[in-house]
Amino acid sequence: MTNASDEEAYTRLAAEGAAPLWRYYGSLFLPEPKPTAVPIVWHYKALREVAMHFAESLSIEDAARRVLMLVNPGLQDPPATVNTLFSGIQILLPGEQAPAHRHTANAFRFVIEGSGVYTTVDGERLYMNPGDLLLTAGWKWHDHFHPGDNPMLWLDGLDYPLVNLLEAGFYEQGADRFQKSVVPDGISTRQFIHGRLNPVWLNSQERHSPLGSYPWVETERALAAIGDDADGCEHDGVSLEYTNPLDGGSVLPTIGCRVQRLRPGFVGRPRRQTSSVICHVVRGSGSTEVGGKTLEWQEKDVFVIPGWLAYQHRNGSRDEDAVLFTSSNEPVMKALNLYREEAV
Ligand code: 1HN
Repeated sequence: MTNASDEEAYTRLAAEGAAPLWRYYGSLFLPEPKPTAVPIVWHYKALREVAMHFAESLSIEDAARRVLMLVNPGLQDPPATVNTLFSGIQILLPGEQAPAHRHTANAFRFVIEGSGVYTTVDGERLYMNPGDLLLTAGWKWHDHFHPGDNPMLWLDGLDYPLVNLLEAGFYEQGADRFQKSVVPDGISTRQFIHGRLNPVWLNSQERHSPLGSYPWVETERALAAIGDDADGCEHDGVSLEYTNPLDGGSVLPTIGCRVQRLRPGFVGRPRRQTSSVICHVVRGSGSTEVGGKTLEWQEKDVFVIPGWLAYQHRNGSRDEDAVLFTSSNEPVMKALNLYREEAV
């Protein structure tokens, strides 16, 4: 190759299945992260109508899970809501059963409306009511049954975009369509209900919370106990993290969940962080500026804050609280020493 031109050398390099680093610096090493996901809101009112349509036209036998995927325009293949996380809205009608399966992806559900459904997670029945957070850590069997009498809708959250990127996805359908109840209903939640009195006979070394559910009554009680007596976080309001009571860590190894109360008239101080966040509006209305775009949100809507975009929350009401339920990949960023944040 001594007398060859550079052009010939580049062609030869490509033919050998290699590449010149000096031509890639600009795209491989950015001065700072540039998210592929875009800031966007999904409006619940419209999605609920579509969910109701498919609840009538598509049987649960055909769908298995009737989920409307919240696909970020920047992340269509594979479909994701933010870089490592997926969220969707699931509907189950009275009398329906979503059959048992398990996957290595971790999942949670946050109940939007209705009651009566129980999800069975590794043989434990967990009843679902509005505002409850339910966990299905990776590889646990889960099926959902609706013995009640009104449609039920909830927000699903999964880390499959990350699990698939890591090529660690396994999936299995249950040999039996539905699991038998093998422990008392809701026992995992009840035995940890106080939050600081842990059962000493349970010392799971698992990397996820031992609780199957975090009932809304407890969440509401925690917010009410604080009331207006503490300032809260200047960026995120009165922001409480759902924790693993055994180690104080996140509820799932790859997903952290919080509830955030933005007081009437709250205007957050802008900031950015490398983690990406999916926000669901439990109640109230307002707006969040994300990367220079203003996202207007109403009760039950979902919006996203992709990593490293500056965001600023505003409660649009002078009289009413706005309450958000948020899920993020902060535990992944922290575990890998990639978490950074700054006020902007
Ligand atoms: C899943 O298994 C459920 O079990 C919900 O309810 C949403 C989205 C993608 C892949 C699997 C469920 C899902 C999902």
